[in-house]
Amino acid sequence: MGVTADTLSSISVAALVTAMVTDDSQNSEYVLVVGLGVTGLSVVRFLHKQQKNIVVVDSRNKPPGLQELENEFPDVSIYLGKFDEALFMGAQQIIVSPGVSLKEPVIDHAMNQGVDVVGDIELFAQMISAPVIAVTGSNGKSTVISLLGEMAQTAGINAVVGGNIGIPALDLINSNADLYILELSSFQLESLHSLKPVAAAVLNVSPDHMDRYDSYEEYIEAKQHIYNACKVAVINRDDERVEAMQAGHNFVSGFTLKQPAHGDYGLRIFEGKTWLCKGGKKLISADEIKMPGTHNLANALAALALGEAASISMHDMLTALKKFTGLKHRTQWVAEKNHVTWVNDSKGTNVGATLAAITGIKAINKIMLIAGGIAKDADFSPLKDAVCENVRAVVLMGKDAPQIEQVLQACVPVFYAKDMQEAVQIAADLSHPGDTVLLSPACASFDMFNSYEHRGDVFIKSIEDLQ
Ligand code: UMA
Ligand code: ADP
Repeated sequence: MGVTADTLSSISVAALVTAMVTDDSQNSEYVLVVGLGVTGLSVVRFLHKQQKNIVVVDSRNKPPGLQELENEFPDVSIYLGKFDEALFMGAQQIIVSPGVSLKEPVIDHAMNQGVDVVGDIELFAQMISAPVIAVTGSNGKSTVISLLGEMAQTAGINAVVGGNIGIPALDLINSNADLYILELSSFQLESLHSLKPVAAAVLNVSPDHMDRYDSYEEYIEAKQHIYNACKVAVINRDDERVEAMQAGHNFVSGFTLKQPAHGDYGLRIFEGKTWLCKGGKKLISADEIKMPGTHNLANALAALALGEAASISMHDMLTALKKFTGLKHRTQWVAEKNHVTWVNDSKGTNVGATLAAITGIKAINKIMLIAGGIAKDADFSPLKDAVCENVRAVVLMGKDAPQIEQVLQACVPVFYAKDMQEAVQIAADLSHPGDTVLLSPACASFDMFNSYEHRGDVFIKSIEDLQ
């Protein structure tokens, strides 16, 4: 078609659809790709190889990837701005990016009229033959799949890691992988039907993305899809909501931070020392694990259970686990200055993650918490008890800081900062020897930063710049 974003403003959608249908040189059928982020581009690449007619829509006027699309795929049509029903109703199939809700009226209507609506992970699942480990959960996904990737590599397995962590699943397909290790978000799971993972886990659930879901139950329901056709369901025994998901599964492997039942993974104490165990058998002592925080022991246990279900050797998994130091921006140790420790947990973008950081990192004295940003309709009250018990003072910044202040002001002093540099300065001024300053915002970053990585990097730079 060769219709570009520049010319489209002057072309009506109806004319575009008519043009496609009457153009004899091409098949009149087209696949509609909704969203031109990294997912949309990966879908276009995939469909282009299959010689499909492709139309892309994005509600943004300048979506990311536009230049790339025009350069690499000049024959692909793109329509920007408000979604138009004619394009959706005329499509043979609609591939929706995870950032776009299936409840968008035009998508909902097309589905009701029988148009096939799926996401990129469904296309992936229909194509691949190698086994898949699939991981979801409110927190810990990236840590667990990255660790599993290291475990598989140590065992000499050609495994590839991707999905919500940032590399779209369809971009992994050409790699002749022996094993796919996928991080899946609730958004990606909503439109998935064909995936049959060799092992799957919902690591934990706590409220997130409440601006996208009508209820917490709806969010949990989306996550639960991951277990639908899995061989082994890896279940968090400490999370009531996840434990309830095991019903109907023949092969279940559990993990817990308590003593494990026979066949499950968990913690046991032998002569005063904590060990990660399978049933009654010691595997590795907790003090050999370099990832900080109790929540990372849960992640390690989950990875062992998932890896075992995918036949990765225990010896190789433990070798990799001993070496793995965790990912940047997740309870990451940054510095020790004037007897104060600085920890970057910028990826703490929901209440569950911040709660895990406050309770899981061991400060010699108290924690100075830096938080705030975009709340995504979160309820901050679950933070209250942990903050009252462990935190000296809170420094807040960003759009929804007042919502956090409302919950926490009764038990700790609350300070406001206009930017990260000021937040770091206030925290440095207020902290006592033995304190840990923790950036764990419980919020998304986009009001003040490009991403959580940018926010964490500015935090680290501000610490370096302290006098
Ligand atoms: N958008 C529009 N109009 C459109 C299309 C998108 O406004 O027509 C907006 C969305 O509302 C969203 C943004 O654009 O705010 C990006 O959406 P997208 O679907 O284009 O996103 P991608 O760039 O394709 O990235 C997606 C995931 N993003 C989301 O789910 C929002 C990435 O996860 C993921 O790494 C990538 O696919 C590869 O699989 C990011 C994320 O924030 C890191 N995920 C959430 C999370 O982890 O909490 C679920
Ligand atoms: P995800 O990919 O699910 O966002 P990450 O591994 O990137 O998970 O970690 C995101 C945030 O969640 C970080 O703040 C991290 O410290 C925290 N976190 C990691 N694992 C857990 C867990 N098991 N329970 C609660 N919080 C966790």
